[in-house]
Amino acid sequence: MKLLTSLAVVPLLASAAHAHYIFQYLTVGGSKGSQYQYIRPNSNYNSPVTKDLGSNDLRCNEGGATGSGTATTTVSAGSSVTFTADVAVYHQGPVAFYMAKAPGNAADYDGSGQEWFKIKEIGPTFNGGSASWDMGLSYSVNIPGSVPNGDYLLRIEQLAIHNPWPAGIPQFYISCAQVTVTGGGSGSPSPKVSIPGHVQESDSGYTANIYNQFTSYKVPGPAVVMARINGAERNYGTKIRVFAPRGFVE
Ligand SMILES: [Cu+2]
Repeated sequence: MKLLTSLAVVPLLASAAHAHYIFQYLTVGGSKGSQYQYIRPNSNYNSPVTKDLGSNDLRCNEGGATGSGTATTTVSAGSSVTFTADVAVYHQGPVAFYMAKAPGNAADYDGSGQEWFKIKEIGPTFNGGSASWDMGLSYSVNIPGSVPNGDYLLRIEQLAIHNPWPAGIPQFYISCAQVTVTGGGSGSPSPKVSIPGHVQESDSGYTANIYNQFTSYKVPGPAVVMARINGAERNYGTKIRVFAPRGFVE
């Protein structure tokens, strides 16, 4: 009995020694979902993904390829949603949000295909030779106003670059939520990328050394989406209001 107790305690202590952060909660319309209600659970405890950049686990974390046990929540295009972690982010690095439209139900989608587009990125702020990062418990993003209705995977990626490549290895902290967008538009987001494949080992945002001559930074991955609306490239996240003879067209 004593032996069993000791064995059971070991993994608990091991994880407590380096308690990482995992995004586990999604807030929609001001209502915070329960733990993993709308976010696919991962199977690697609180470890980041540090595999090669060709790993499918970069989509929705280890164990996140299916969403059969995850609920899909409805979000209004243009509204704000928030990811919240169990522990506040404490490794320096950028945050990015991506969406990918599911061919059917979000729960059935594994995130394959060249379907991912970036809707927001958060880099460092440089001030007087030092950089500061937005490190917190929660991160919010607006669902683009012109995104078409339907089911999507909504993905957050915090890339910890405190152990600079190639001596160290950057760490991906990833979670995917399942959402049904309503009240959307008819935009066609671009560019779209595949995950894996969205980040290369040669990307400056992947190789950056935050401890040496760190004066600028480009968040890895594609550009934040733009949409062609009324003949002009606009930020896809912006709801465009154009005065037309019969009223406003968005
Ligand atoms: Cu760590």
